[in-house]
Amino acid sequence: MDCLFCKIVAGDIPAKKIYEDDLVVAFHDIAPQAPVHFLVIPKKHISTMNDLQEDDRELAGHILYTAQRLAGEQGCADGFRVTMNCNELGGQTVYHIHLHVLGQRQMSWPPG
Ligand code: DGP
Repeated sequence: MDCLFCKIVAGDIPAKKIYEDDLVVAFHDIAPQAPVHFLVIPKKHISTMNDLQEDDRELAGHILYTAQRLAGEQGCADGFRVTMNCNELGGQTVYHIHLHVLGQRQMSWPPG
């Protein structure tokens, strides 16, 4: 499958990984939008949030919990933002779901 993030999971494309287990990988975003900006992705290929199935509920929770735990380890326990963009209208550019975790700057609302 011609998927950039599947290639990162496989180790075929380098990434600054900060965590990996049997279900997920976390790595620094190549174009950080905050002093801390990393992505948590499932190893399993899921194109968009619309493609999540009932069987993926535990995986989705694991992605969220991993994001919280790593945010703390990355010095963001006081506050951070998580974002998952869905489809072009939602601003998604890489079609393998990923949770953005951004921290160590003041966030504003609404996002662009
Ligand atoms: P989104 O627009 O939500 O689909 O976010 C995709 C993110 O992926 C974007 O913030 C940049 C990041 N990204 C794209 N290509 C690479 C890459 O090759 N390596 C890493 N580490 N991040 C990438």
